[in-house]
Amino acid sequence: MINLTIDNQKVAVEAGTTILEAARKVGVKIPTLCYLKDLNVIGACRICMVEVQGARTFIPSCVAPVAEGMVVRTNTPAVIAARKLVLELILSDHPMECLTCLRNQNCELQDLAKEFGITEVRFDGAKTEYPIDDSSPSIIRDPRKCVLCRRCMSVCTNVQTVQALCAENRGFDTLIAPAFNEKLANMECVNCGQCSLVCPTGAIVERDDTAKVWAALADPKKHVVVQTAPATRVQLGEAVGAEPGSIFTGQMVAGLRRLGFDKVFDTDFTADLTILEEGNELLQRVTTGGTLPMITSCSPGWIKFCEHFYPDLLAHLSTCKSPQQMFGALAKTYYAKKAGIDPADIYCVSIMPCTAKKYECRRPEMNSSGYQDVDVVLTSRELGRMFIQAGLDTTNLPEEEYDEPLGISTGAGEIFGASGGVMEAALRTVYEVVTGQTLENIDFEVCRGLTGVKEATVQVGDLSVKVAITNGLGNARKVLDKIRAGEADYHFIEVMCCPGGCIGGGGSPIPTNTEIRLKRIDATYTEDERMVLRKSHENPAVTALYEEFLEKPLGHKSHELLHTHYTP
Ligand code: HC1
Repeated sequence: MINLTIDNQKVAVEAGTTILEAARKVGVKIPTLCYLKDLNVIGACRICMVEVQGARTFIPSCVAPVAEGMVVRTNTPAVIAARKLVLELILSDHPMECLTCLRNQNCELQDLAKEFGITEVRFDGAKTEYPIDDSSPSIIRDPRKCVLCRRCMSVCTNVQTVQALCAENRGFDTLIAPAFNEKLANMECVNCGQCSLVCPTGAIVERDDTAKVWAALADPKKHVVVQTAPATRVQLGEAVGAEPGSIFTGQMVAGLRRLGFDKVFDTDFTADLTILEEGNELLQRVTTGGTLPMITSCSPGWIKFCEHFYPDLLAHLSTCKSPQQMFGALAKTYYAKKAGIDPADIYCVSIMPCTAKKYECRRPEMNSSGYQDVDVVLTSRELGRMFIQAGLDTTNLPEEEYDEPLGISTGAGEIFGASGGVMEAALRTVYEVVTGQTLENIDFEVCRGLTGVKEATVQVGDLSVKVAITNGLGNARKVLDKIRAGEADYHFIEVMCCPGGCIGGGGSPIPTNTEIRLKRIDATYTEDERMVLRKSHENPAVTALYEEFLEKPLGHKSHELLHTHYTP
């Protein structure tokens, strides 16, 4: 152990601990801006500097390791004055549009300015003039608000291995952008939005589509239906001020009705449907010598990643559309017919934890109803803002139920939101369909958790089904490279684009970190346990859908509406 003193407190920590982490252990808060634990530890912004006895300059505590006998002061007048100076210099090149910024009151720079009592900026110098990039359907980049912390680059390069962002130029002209300042829409950016999740300011934000939804709700000719993704119910509380891990299913449904949606439906319903289609597709591939391993296809950032980086593996993707898109196609066909509504009048809104879903709904093949199947996608953050704009006291709303029939679901649909959930849901169904026996223990613990690559072998009748589960594209890459090398003998692989699965999607409430992801995962499985039905094939509304409309899994209508294919 290393012994040191921080603000007159004796501290003993492991060798290799940084001064910042050592200080946190004894409750001393050192402010940070560029730092993000385990992701971005580069000492760039200098907000975290401290005095170390004997050192000639201030030391950036986030990168400096502790040393035996070190004497650290974190809050001397000189340190505080230096931090204020750094902040003023950052603010001197900031547009100061806080009141009109999407990140107003959820901005780390704004918090620091308040904490340090900055009431004026003494330096009236040059301003960064790079233009806003609004080319992406998912993400808006405003380099004027960038503090050059490089968190977005770190997550894009090191976690997602996409490398859509890099640092251009030097000094004051530094720009964090796609290479050659190309538009994001022209890049291999997969729209995952993880950059927007880690950006400390409003330099990278989700495209705000709330105005389109307000307009649709105000249009008396439109029948506005909404679907809510599995993960949204364990996120929405945070977006309106509740603690992470809060379950807001019933309040979210009630809030959506108060906003004026004509029907409040659930993506969990089509998650259940996906299991029937995808489970049967897997069995068909196994029994007829189809392409294996089969890989899940519900995460649109992952699909785009595969198209850019592994086009040779596209045949491995399940042909199932995502539950979001299956829902849109059914809303404008099955539901329209059942409710006697002209599909041209149906406006289909999705609430998703995901920025890539905004891109997915615009893909040209996603119009099998004859219209754009899903008209607009809002992230959990955007719905939180709508609830707040509407003056709803969401926390105290009475819990309400989803509408029928597209709002009926099972616990299996619910767990789609956590990494491993799609696999667990599939196993619950495939086991019973293949063996004809009741699965005694439906909790496949081996599928759960944040581990980047999980593997398991599950006995299903005579077949030992070998599965893999990945979350975060860097982890997907490891498994894909194994397939390419001919070293993967899996039958089925679940890939989720974002770390932790959709509960950590790029449209999630900010902050999202490991601790918060774990709380959302816990809440997800609590919801699953609370459900009366927990296996997709037991969903009575899905059974009725087949009887009344689709006929059978992988049937003609299913192929028309629920499946697609990807070409290099
Ligand atoms: Fe997801 Fe999915 S689980 S992709 O993470 O398959 O976004 O929540 O809605 O479509 O169901 C996201 C979540 C979501 C789809 C489902």
